[in-house]
Amino acid sequence: MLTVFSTDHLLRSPRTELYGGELVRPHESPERAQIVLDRIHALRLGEVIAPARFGPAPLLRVHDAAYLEFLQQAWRDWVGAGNRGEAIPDCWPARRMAQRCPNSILGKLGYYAMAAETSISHGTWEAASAAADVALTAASRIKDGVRAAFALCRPPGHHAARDLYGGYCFLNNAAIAAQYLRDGGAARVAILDVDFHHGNGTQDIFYDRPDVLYVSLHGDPVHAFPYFSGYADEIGAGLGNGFTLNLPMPPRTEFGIWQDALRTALARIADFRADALVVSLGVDTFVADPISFFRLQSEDFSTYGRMIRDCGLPALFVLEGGYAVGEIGVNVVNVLAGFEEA
Ligand code: SP5
Ligand code: ZN
Repeated sequence: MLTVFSTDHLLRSPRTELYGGELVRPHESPERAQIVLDRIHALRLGEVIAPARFGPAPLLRVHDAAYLEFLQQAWRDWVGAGNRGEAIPDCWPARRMAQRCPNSILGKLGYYAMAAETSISHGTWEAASAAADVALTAASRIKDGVRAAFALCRPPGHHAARDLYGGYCFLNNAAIAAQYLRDGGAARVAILDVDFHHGNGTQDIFYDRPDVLYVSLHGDPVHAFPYFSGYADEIGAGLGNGFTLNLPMPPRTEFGIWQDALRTALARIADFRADALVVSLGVDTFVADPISFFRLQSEDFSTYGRMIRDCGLPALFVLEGGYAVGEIGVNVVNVLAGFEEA
């Protein structure tokens, strides 16, 4: 399988994550991508190429223009305002407050953040835009007719909405790729999100559309981040009614139950008759993941890679989460190699 990878992910290297009331070393770290890349080389999965640059147009198909300007400027504005730590909001437009974007950088952070764990740091925009180019480059190969490609994206994307960042995400790599495939002639694109967390951003971007199906398996938001999205009764709106499918599962869910949910997801995708599949591939479903509560074993990732293969669609795999860093390479490449098995 072809992999697209950019060393520019190294530009996203924050010092802090707000976690348990402390500022800790971030779970979403540069070594994650390096370990996945090492495993790709070790198993000779296939060629690894650098991304092309696509510019702002495909980002603007999914994200708000003022939001992109904010992301591009945020670190400079934060430092310019005299702050010494990394950029974290401390005030939000909560219920019954004005949904207006203020001028102050701290106000803007609250306006555009869906969560506070994600610090904005030096180089964040540059890394996030390179990750979007990684996803777009991989999508362009799918458009040209290859059966599968892997976008080794960092930072991840599925929590980022049209005008929201958080959950370690800034630009929604999978959504940008799905929209690019639509614009390139695919009539219907399915997104299968197997990250442990609900992809609130991806769901929101396509919520009222029947041309992009969003299906997610995730930790029940009653117990798990992002808490305010991913309930089973969220099914889409307007023309998009019935084109969102959420399959939340409780703490300690093992592979048997998870696999049943994947069968349900794949049946819905088959019924949708998609031209292409985008897989938001997070491996934070792993039993030893430090921030999640499912119990998949490394060999289960191979099994479900084969199940995804059996749907017969061209597939673009986009890296999302996975924080058991020692096993992230094995788990990610097990999915990809499972997909490629004859
Ligand atoms: C892309 C992705 O996987 N983003 C995940 C963002 C999770 N952010 C909040 C994590 C809070 C976890 N709290 C877990 C408590 C464990 N004892
Ligand atoms: Zn996740």
